[in-house]
Amino acid sequence: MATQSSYRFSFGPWNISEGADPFGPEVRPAFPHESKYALFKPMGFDGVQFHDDDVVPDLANISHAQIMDKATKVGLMLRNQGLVPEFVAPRLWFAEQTVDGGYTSNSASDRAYAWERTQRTVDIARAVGSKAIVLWLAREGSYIREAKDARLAYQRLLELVNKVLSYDKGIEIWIEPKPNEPTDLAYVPTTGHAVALAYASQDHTRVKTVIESAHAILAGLDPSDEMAFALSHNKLGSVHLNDQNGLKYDQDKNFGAANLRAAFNQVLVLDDAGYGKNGEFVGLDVKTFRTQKGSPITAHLKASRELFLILLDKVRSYDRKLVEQYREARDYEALELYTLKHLLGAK
Ligand code: 3MF
Ligand code: MG
Repeated sequence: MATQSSYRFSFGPWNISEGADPFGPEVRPAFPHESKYALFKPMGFDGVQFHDDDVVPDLANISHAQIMDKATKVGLMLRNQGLVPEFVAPRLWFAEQTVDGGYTSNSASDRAYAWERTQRTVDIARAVGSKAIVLWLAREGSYIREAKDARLAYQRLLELVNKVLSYDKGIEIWIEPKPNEPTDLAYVPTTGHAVALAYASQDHTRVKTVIESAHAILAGLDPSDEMAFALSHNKLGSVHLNDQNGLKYDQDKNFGAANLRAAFNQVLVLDDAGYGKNGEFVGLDVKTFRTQKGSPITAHLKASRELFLILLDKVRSYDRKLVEQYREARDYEALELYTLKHLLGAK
């Protein structure tokens, strides 16, 4: 039996999907968005991650008053089901105005669109009852370095962060770094970049990060070290736990599925830091296999949550005295063997 903990878990509606990828058709029928909310609680999830148009579909074609009305209703529906909206993120990568990025586009009208949409996202977050927006800077980057003035792009990103902080004096901005995909060279590829942007802003206490395991791996970094870095600066707004098998397309595998030991180290860093005690969620960003039959598929969400809790048991039964002895003796061979045996349950 896994440890019962007070951790709260979240995922986003996009984690239950039709299974399409760029090289094939949808393999599962669409499962209505509104029916997804009922799946959260029975699986042990309390938090919902949102994009702006997950909360308010068709937001481009309705008035601001209608957007606010819909967001308020969704907030009420969530509260009635005992669910919490963790964050709302502007989906800045499907509009024709953001093909070459929004905040960092060379086009002034594209940048204006991105800013408008970000203000709406803050409004939606407020109306639905969330204190944070997430900026995953999907298309802010380039395919060839000569395409944009990178220094100017970073200045524009800082300007944007400051504009959001002024627009709403209470909202938090959580930046989700990712080094590539869909762009080749993404701006803000690592936690370090996000934290630097936070400190450069006019109110750094409201600018944090979301660290996704796979994004760190794609940057060639260890996810638990990225988390430790953010935690040491009190800047871990949330996590998107998942896994990634090397430097390939963004896989969003189940947490622990590619590298159990790295997953153990993420849980270790989080639990040791008391992550979650200030209401932070253990967020997942996982996808089931394209080949998986059925609809809706939720097995990957259940599996990743269960894996987290099993690893939490491993973290809490990890013999810290022994670890300390091995560290003092600088006997990392012994430390490694003990750690692997502990994970395998071997004597
Ligand atoms: C892409 C992601 C995104 C973000 C989401 C919320 C679609 O690799 O991880 O998922 O998590 O946009 O910010
Ligand atoms: Mg993510």
